[in-house]
Amino acid sequence: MRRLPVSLGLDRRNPGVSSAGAWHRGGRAPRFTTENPATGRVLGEVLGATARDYEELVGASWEAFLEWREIPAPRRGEAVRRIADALRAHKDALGTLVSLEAGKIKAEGDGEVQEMIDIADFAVGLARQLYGLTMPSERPRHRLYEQWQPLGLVGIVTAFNFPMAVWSWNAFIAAVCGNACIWKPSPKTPLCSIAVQAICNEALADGGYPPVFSLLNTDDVALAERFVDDRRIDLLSFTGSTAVGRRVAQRVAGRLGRYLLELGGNNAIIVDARANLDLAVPAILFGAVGTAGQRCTSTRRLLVHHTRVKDLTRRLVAAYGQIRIGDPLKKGTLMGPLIDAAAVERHLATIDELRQAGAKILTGGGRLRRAGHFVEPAIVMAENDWPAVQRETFAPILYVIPCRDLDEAIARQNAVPQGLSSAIFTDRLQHAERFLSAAGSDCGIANVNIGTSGAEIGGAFGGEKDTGGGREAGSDAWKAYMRRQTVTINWGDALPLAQGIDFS
Ligand code: UN1
Repeated sequence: MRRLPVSLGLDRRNPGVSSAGAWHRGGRAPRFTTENPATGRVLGEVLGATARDYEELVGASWEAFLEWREIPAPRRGEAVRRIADALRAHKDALGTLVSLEAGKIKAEGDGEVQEMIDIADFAVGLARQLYGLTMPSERPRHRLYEQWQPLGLVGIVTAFNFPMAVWSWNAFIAAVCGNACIWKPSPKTPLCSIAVQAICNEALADGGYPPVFSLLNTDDVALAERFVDDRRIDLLSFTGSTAVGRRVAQRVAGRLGRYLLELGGNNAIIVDARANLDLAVPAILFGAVGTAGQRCTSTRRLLVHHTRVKDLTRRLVAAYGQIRIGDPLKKGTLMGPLIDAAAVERHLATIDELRQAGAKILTGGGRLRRAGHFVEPAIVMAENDWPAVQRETFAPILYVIPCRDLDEAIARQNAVPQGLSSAIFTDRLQHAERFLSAAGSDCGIANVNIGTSGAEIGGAFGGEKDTGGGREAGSDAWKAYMRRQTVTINWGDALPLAQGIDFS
């Protein structure tokens, strides 16, 4: 069996050995701990990568790539199909681990695993559809077409809030495209990455495939920068804040590497004069309170037609009053904790800032007096151009902004630096179409009578402006993981030049 270089091991509770490969367990490896955000208690200690581990890992990934790229794409798809089977078998346990380490409620933890399974299934089919175009050549007896080749090594940096799924959108697509992947997860969720990595590599090894997935757990900024700067990493896919993403993009661009960015969102739902509130209220609730407001697609702003503000806020405040906050693994809990103490401080500081700006807090905004990092979700009457409203605070704070008409709502929807997800609730066709027109939403995602979060994997996922412009997951997002090669074949016995040039 081939051995996979993985740069870490776990503490005594879990030896962290993947049957698919060797887990590096060097005595001098720097350690860091991971916590359960619902209790504040340490879940485990992780051995981070050393610089030497890193070198070994990149070298071994390249070796795996050399073998993998020779395997026909549909057979690479077969390898991902085995992974999908393994993930199905472990869905419950993985969903629970997401709850334990990231604090998501169990239903959302399971949903995250389902998202991995869905993208794996998608990748299996895609493995037979890496189509290139054929063009008519202007020259006689010439054939002109394009084909797609793998890039080589794909680096994947993920955030704590989707500690498994975001890796899989990148890794499974990149894998069927013929690449090897190196994953640097958030130092807040290393156990999720270890579990996923172990399962995926075992499935690969069982099928006799090379170990194309490797894992770089580290909380060392210098090592992470080395990864970003490494010319051997052909594509760097980064999910995280706009501030960090901007620096990553500049560094990768500096070495003329490729990058793919999924950065912050500041997503709004427009509640039109003719919105069906029976649809809008549960969608807003899921978008604003789901994952405790820690999705890049979370609903942060409501742009509400002035005639609907009273009714909508009354219904929302009543609904917020019924949200059960607490242990994410307990049945019936709708909102778990924020990821850590710093996230709680940011939530509270933003609420303070809003109060000082004269905001009316309709409900929530405090912290819960219990162990773990719990806050109350807030609804705040606000103005779109306030600095707090313009930035993404990764917390359950929902801004209600009354608007005169649809044009004003669309203008405000677009008047933020970010451009990820957007939505309108309306029963009026003309308004929905206006929102979807070139003069409408400027976001990568635009929904009608659906909230801003919870996208399916079949579409390309990503956003514009400060969200970074990247697209991942479905549609033709696979093209980011391949290089396009234009091929011209002369099968005649003359050498005609293009553009009719005579060079004799
Ligand atoms: C993220 O928050 O980084 O659309 C991704 C959604 C999920 C993905 C969110 N499918 O909310």
